[in-house]
Amino acid sequence: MYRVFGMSSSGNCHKVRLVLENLRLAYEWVEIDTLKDETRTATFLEMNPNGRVPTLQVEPHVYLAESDAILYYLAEGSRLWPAGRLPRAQILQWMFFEQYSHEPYIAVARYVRAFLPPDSPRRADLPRLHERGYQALDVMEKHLAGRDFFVGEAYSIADIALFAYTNPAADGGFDLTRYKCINAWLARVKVQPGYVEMPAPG
Ligand SMILES: N[C@@H](CCC(=O)N[C@@H](CS)C(=O)NCC(=O)O)C(=O)O
Repeated sequence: MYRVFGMSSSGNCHKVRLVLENLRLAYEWVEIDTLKDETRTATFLEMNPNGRVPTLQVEPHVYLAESDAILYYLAEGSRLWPAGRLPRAQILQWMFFEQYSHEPYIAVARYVRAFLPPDSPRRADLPRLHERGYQALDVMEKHLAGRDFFVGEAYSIADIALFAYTNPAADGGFDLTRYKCINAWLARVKVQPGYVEMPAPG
């Protein structure tokens, strides 16, 4: 059975849960509180020297880090990772986009607003995070016009990777009301098999 070391209110960790639930894979969830530095203990660093969740135990003493790599590992051989060289490369394209152009702004704005104290000096970063986060949302909105899902008209790990922090973007101060196509896509993701809500921070 898989064992996930994760924080339930983290979008990166919630991605892993969405794949496991969608594919009905058996797993045990070990809750890790990153705010209490539980990712920085000697025991945790043995599993993931980068000190981050999610970390997946795939078999005794074998661990996998980085949410999108975990998504690929779990989805291999399933409908969430369809056949074909180009569709697979397109899925990876959106997952790299998520990690470089989306998550660093939309997830980090949520972290600053919803997890740090109201007087945190990191609030000064919010205008820049919002500017870059809205750029990512604009790219998604344009791509989704006339499409149901990100790649090949089927739900895939590209959708799961992008859903995780787009759905709770309001926690980071983003207003999604003008994004008609994104809102329709969020609703489509929420009716996929095994969909579960991510708990609110705190
Ligand atoms: N690129 C990584 C990012 C993982 C990450 O930043 N995880 C955060 C929680 S969302 C974490 O573990 N923070 C704890 C820390 O930095 O000590 C992924 O996609 O898994």
